[in-house]
Amino acid sequence: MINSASLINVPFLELDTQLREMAEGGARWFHIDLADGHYVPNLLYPLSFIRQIKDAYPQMIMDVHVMVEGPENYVDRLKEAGSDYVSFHTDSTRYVVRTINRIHEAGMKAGVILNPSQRIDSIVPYLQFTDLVMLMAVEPGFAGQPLLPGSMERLGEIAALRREHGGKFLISVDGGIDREGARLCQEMGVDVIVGTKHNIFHQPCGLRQACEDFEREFGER
Ligand code: S6P
Ligand code: MG
Repeated sequence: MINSASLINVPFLELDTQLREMAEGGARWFHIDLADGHYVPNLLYPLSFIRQIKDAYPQMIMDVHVMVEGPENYVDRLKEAGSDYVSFHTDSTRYVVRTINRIHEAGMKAGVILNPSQRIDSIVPYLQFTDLVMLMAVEPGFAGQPLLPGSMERLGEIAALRREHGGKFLISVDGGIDREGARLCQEMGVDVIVGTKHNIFHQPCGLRQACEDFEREFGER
């Protein structure tokens, strides 16, 4: 599995050190949350944040989680900013397939995201188009939340849908997954775990070591 380290956990004044620790520890993706104050009641990151990180770490995949109304309106600027994967919430636009297509036309990978209150089978119409399905295991918008009960079962449902539909998309999970949860995710076929305080940040061993441990236990190169 891939550790997509969530930068929401990194204090701005420690960005330089902590990004390096994560990259040296083997993380391959950076998970960057964007919020517009409308889709979720929070404000997160200018696009220049992505650009600066991509310039400093061109080998890292920028896994951009877009929590905005009308994500289709931001595709070109997300591309200019250096995004690799752009994932958006299926209920944040009336035009899910058009948004996926725009992301592809701009030369990026597209992901669709399911909130805890959405039915898993609501993504069936998009499975043939999407590169990634991300399950929110917490409500979107804020760091610091515990895993919502039922999330593992929901991941299992997504994995079953992928088998049934012969889909090639990656399965990702954002929020609340600890080491034990990551083991279950691996058994279910999950591909990407967002790196949070439950698995890589705030661990007694430190950030670099926690990333190395993740790679040793779950990573594959
Ligand atoms: C939530 C956001 C998530 C969190 C991530 C880190 O809106 O999409 O990506 O940033 O789950 O959370 P934690 O558990 O480390 O506070
Ligand atoms: Mg996120």
